[in-house]
Amino acid sequence: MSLVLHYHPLASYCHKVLIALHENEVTFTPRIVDLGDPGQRAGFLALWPIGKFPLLEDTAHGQVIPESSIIIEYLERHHPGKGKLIPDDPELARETRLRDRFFDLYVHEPMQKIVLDRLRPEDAKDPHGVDSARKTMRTALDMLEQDMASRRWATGEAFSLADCAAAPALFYADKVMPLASDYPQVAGYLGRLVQRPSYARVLLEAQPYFAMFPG
Ligand SMILES: N[C@@H](CCC(=O)N[C@@H](CS)C(=O)NCC(=O)O)C(=O)O
Repeated sequence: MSLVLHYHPLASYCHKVLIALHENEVTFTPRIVDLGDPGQRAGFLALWPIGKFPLLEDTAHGQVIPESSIIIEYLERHHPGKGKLIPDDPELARETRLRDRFFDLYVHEPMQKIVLDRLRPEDAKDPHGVDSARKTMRTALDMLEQDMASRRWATGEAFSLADCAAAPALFYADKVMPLASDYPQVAGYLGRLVQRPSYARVLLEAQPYFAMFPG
């Protein structure tokens, strides 16, 4: 098996890639990395000094691929499955990539900022940064609430890269800013995402680790 995924079952960006792998039934070797373990951390940093996962290794082709969106692009090209996570049509592909960026930059990153601040010691909190993250997330959710009134998935009827990005971003956003009352359409979309078999499987595998989630 030439594909090795370095990841952690609780890590939101890892969820994004796991969804893509499961959607297309791609066979891979899962390798859980405990970044708190000095040996495992050193081994991981040797592969990708930035030190963030997910990281895909394609041992048959000597490739190490970081960054969740780039990993999914790589999988689409070299290990395609039954579904198309990035449409062939260039305009639809651009829309899909834009929405992928939208979820990563304006929902996922602010969500991470809020969660990670909870792990900081009292004297190192960043209330201004958290406030700004909440504002960014609210703007994005306001936009999304309108879009999802008429859509099943992020770009319409087909499940795509953008939905892989949306699922963990919204799953954890809901933990720091509960969606149901202010964003019923987004909450409905999240409901569809967690029921999608690919994401349901990821969440089941993450279950034993949820106690580690701060707050
Ligand atoms: N832009 C990256 C973000 C990856 C990322 O933030 N990963 C987090 C886990 S969800 C991580 O590795 N955190 C560990 C750390 O920063 O030490 C991607 O899309 O893959």
